[in-house]
Amino acid sequence: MSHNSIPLLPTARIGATPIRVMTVAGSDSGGGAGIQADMRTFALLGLHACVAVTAVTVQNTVGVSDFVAIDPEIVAAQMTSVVTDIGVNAAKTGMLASGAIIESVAHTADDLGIGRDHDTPLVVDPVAASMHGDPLLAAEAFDALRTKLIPRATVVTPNLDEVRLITGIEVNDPASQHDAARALLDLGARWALVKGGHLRSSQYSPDLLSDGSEQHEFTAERIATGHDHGAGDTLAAAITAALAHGFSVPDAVRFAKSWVTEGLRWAYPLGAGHGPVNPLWRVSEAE
Ligand code: PXL
Repeated sequence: MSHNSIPLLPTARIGATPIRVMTVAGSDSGGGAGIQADMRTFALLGLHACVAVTAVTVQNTVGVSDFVAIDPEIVAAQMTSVVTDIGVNAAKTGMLASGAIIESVAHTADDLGIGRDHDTPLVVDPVAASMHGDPLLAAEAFDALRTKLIPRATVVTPNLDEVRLITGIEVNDPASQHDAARALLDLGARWALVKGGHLRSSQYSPDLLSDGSEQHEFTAERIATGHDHGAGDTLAAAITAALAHGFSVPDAVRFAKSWVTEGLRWAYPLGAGHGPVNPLWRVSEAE
């Protein structure tokens, strides 16, 4: 297999303390998305990953049948415990389940020096639902997302459904995609990545990254696969990893797009439903 087009991140030195990251996210019992997707990507990119668990979902490849949210104070305590001892070079949020958890995570990140106005970047992946449409964020939580967490984001990475739920904007062409990015920046994010998803029915799925003055379009090859569970999580995790390595936000997104595209190319079938995006291509042999 040749993946020469992918700029690899520097690997960790054996025996030395690696670069560290933290994911604040939910567990996917099926191992495809959430914390499990983040951990795979972080590990394969040579990072030590710390975890603040926000929720435990009951799910397989067919759907999410239940979840329990963790006490917001325990979420905050996990963050504080790891950051004050281990220290992190970047952090990411995924499934946050409730408004109370979002508020707790936002304040704690700020206290710990994580977020757009601090040295440690924060990637906010505003997870709202599973790919099957099962809600992973309470309807009451969007206000806290808009007013507490997105304003602290170094980069926010919504898909088109999340954009609609957060901004009310229905993205269906490049102009509305720009409007959506503007609306996210107006909420206070330093950078907005509005993922194109199925915006254009061509083989390309352009994502728009903007900080209000710079605009970058990313047109990765569209991979036709039914197995893309965890693609959004993996993209945000790879952005976080690259930021932890000191990449600029545009370079981090460029790297992450190539990482997730390769993961989609090598996605594998699993169970009766949707298999996961596969970052394990890095350590696998092609047939
Ligand atoms: O892919 C979004 C996501 C994030 N986190 C958890 C999930 C999912 C999707 O199912 O289960 C825990």
